[in-house]
Amino acid sequence: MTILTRRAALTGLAAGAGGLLAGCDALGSNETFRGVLYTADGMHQRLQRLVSNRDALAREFSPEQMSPVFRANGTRNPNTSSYNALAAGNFADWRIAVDGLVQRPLAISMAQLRSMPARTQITRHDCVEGWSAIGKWTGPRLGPILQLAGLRDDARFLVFHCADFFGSNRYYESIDLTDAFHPQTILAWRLNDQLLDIPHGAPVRLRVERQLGYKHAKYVERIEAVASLDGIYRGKGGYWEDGAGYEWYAGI
Ligand SMILES: Nc1nc2c(c(=O)[nH]1)N[C@H]1C(S)=C(S)[C@@H](COP(=O)(O)O)O[C@H]1N2
Ligand SMILES: [Mo]
Repeated sequence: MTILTRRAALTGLAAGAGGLLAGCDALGSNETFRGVLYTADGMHQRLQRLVSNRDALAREFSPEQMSPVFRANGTRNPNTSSYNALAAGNFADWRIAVDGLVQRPLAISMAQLRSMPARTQITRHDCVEGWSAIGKWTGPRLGPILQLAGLRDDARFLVFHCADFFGSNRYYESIDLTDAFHPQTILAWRLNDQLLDIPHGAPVRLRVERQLGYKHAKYVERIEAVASLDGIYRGKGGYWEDGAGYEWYAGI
């Protein structure tokens, strides 16, 4: 991964973080950690990362702990004419575009997505509106898909464009490379051993397990790699961030 090598050469950052980094040799030898360390946007994020270890896994649960009902929230059906047409065809013609600052733009069909090596994880979803649910999610990790597309050196964020309008604006969300390459960040197409249904984001939604519920974009039709969130809608990185002042970084 040339992107990581080039950034790893930016040793000025390592010198700046001094003793903290020296104590992190084991983490520094991990490619993913090193890659995100040198691309993080500003000292604040780098320090937060060193202190809180954003590579740590979210807790996973056993099947007996799964919620009997996983509530649906926000959009329960995008209900646009194009979405309805795709749903009528069982999403056979759905494509997930991976574009923006990538070397090889992709248009992934659901058949392709479902044939990729997948991860299954039973995790707890926490919504800021005050409810939680434990569910079992299956789908390929986002990291290898981004490697397939080949992120360009200037890519720092991934923007998830959704098929639904919530109110009058389209729903969207964004994450940084740390979360994009986190082992539990997946494009889920299965929930509780069933094909993902429409209320929960069919045919594919993001699971980004170290963050709160609103970051988990449903109905994902495009993943755009960008250098900055400026100029994307109102520039705050997400539907709720733009409209209601929610934090862009909703780490848990
Ligand atoms: N596209 C889209 N994604 C979305 C939302 C939405 O309205 N539209 N709501 C968010 C919120 S606030 C939560 S809590 C979860 C709800 O996921 P669920 O419907 O599977 O419970 O999806 C998130 N992702
Ligand atoms: Mo939520």
